[in-house]
Amino acid sequence: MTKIALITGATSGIGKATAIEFAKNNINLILCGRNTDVLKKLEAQLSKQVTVTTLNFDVRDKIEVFKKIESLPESFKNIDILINNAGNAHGLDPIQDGNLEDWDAMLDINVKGLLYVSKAIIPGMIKRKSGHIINIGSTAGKEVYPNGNVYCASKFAVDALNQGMRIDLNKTGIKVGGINPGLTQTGFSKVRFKGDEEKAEKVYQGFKALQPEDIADIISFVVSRPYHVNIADLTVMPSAQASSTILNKNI
Ligand code: 8X3
Repeated sequence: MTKIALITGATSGIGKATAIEFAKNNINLILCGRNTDVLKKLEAQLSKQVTVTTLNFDVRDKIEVFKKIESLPESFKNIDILINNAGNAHGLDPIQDGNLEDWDAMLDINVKGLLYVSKAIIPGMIKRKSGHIINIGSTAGKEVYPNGNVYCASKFAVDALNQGMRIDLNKTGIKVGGINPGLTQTGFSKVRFKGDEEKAEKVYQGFKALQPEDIADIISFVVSRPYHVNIADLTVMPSAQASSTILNKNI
């Protein structure tokens, strides 16, 4: 039977690439994001391949999260796959110079937003005794790097929640796995550096960074494993990268 996937942060980067890849693989889509225009454009594009609907909400707004997910038409209610992708970095400052709004944004979106969306979807999965949750973490959730402090903490939290969800949901038939990308060329650094394109581009210069499609391809592989196979925790880096702090720009 055709599966249904809900993707948060579907309007750009890894989320958008995953939506495109899922559509190719005949997975129906619930695309979630904050930008209605982009959501609608993507819906129009992917509706040629699969059935698509969109939900416009900010994962920080818990009331909206529950209201919008609750409002899904019957035909979209049985969500098979949840891709907890929405997340970003805000700032790259030493802890003593950190900006409180940046800290709030990262913890509210990357951690609490992931929790709200999961909480809204898990009960239905439990009822159906099936489901697959994929949490998009980061290499920053495996190893802290200078000035990464709160962003890294938010991604360590995603890693902890990925493990915690897997343990608690193990008896329910729901599979839970995390994918932790390293340097991936998306709008990530532009957001981190608050629109400073030059600074953002420099992050990916001198080596071949991961592309959002590389991660989407891996997500597609992960969700297509048979039920008894759960890819629990996967870290992916560009070949030029060896750790959060070691990058060989000559590759
Ligand atoms: C993205 C990877 O190294 O830019 O989460 O923080 S990194």
